[in-house]
Amino acid sequence: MACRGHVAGRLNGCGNLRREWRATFRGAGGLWKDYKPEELANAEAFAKNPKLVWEWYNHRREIIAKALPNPGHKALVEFEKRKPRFTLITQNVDGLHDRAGSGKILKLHGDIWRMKCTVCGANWPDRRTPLPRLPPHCQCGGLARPNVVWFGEPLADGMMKEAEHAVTSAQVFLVIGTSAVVLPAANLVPYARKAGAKVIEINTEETAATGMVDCVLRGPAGDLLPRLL
Ligand code: BJW
Ligand code: ZN
Repeated sequence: MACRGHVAGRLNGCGNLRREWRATFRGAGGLWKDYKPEELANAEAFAKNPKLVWEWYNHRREIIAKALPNPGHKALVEFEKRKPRFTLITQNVDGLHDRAGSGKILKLHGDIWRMKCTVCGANWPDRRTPLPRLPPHCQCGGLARPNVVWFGEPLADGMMKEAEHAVTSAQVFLVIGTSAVVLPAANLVPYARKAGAKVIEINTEETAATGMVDCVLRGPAGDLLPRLL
């Protein structure tokens, strides 16, 4: 907790604040019906078998719906209240930051609770679990997909610009619970350092970012973040 003194002024949180009870995207135990997440979270898999990919998302939505925000999510809500220029930049798609009460969130990789039509581009919320029919369709009759960003796809227009803008003006940049290997999100770490922010990693393990941060706090985010308040 040696970095406590740095948590002042503008503060940005980035990364996947993982629920402590479930498998992470790349961690052990992440298999569903023998598929690795990266085998299903891509446009080719969806084009080949949309029902299969939707069954996986439906399964994940059911698990997430039962999860509760942890003390780490809640601490970030408190940061937001105390620091008017706080920005939460997340790679999470699970919506737990919304449920915790965070108001200003840049969701780099989209939102598992929203649908997007592959034909007309319409985009709408749907929180039903389980979904009544798989694969879901749009009002126009087109096939719907989860409104998330898959590998090889660009982030939503302006999303990285906004994130970079927040990082540029940050005094402190917390990198929380991310392997820091997925681009362009991972680039925010060197970007923040270059812009002069103090960069603090909070993670249970060493990551690709560890070597370039100012300070490392090892442990579960749900334990450590409340202690930074
Ligand atoms: C804790 C903890 C606790 C656990 N407390 N810590 C070569 C080939 C093809 C592509 C590329 C390539 N090289 C680079 C690319 C680009 C690619 C990429 O980065 N690939 C790398 C993996 C190699 N990136 C992209 O494709 C991106 N788009 C892009 O680049 O577009 C360019 C473009 C421009 C113009 C036109 C077209 C294209 C898009 C990336 C999208 C990522 N999407 C996913 C899926 C979202 C939907 C879904 O969930 O279904 O997003 S992948 C997955 O990774 C998910 C996450 O948001 C993201 C990051 O997850 P992260 O942080 O890595 O998670 P984990 O699980 O690996 O790690 C968890 C961490 O938490 C660990 O460190 C634990 O230790 C820690 N932890 N419990 C604290 N309690
Ligand atoms: Zn449509």
